[in-house]
Amino acid sequence: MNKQLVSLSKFLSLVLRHQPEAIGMQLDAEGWLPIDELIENSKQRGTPITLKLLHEIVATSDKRRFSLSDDGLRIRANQGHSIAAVELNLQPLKPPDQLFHGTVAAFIESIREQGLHKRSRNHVHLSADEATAIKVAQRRGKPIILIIEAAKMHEANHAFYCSANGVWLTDKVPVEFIKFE
Ligand code: HQG
Repeated sequence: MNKQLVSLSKFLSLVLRHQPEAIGMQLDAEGWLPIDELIENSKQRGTPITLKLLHEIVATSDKRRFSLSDDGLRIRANQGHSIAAVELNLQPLKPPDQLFHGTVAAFIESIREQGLHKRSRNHVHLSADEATAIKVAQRRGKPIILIIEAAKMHEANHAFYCSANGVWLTDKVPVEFIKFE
């Protein structure tokens, strides 16, 4: 992705996950925005984006962060929201035996005490593969990878969801399901 697309992708993440009010809009209950209004409002607030660029971002985003509605008229972020009212309406799914969470040393003591919390987002984010968890952690520093006993959690009635871009989501991970290695 070139610089312009990365910058517009970050703008879309801000609007579609955290602050639609930055362009004077509100997400609907499932996190969607009408694309024509998004384009118009973004232009008025100083971030011009064309339909072509928006489609290019949806198609080429390394993590497939965004989805279009079936009719192509709306867009939403696949995960990562901090707006509590957004309900993605994902189906609960049986997770793989283990999932991964990438974090950094500064958080470990607190995670050992409290387990994993969703903090500012709507879910705890878990990865199906270790390589992805390493990338998530590298945003903050030297990666520490935690192994999550997802099947055991599921047996203990913790619900899991998988976003359209393959991120596993759950409400919290109690410490007894975390392997610190
Ligand atoms: C940590 C990006 C102390 C947790 C990524 C993490 C992902 C605790 C941070 C997605 C804790 C939260 C999400 C506790 C959790 N005490 N620290 N009890 N429980 N933490 O950004 O998983 O590029 O909200 O380890 O790639 O890092 O934006 O979550 O370090 O998919 O599309 O608190 O965001 O995707 O940080 O990342 P975040 P995350 P995008």
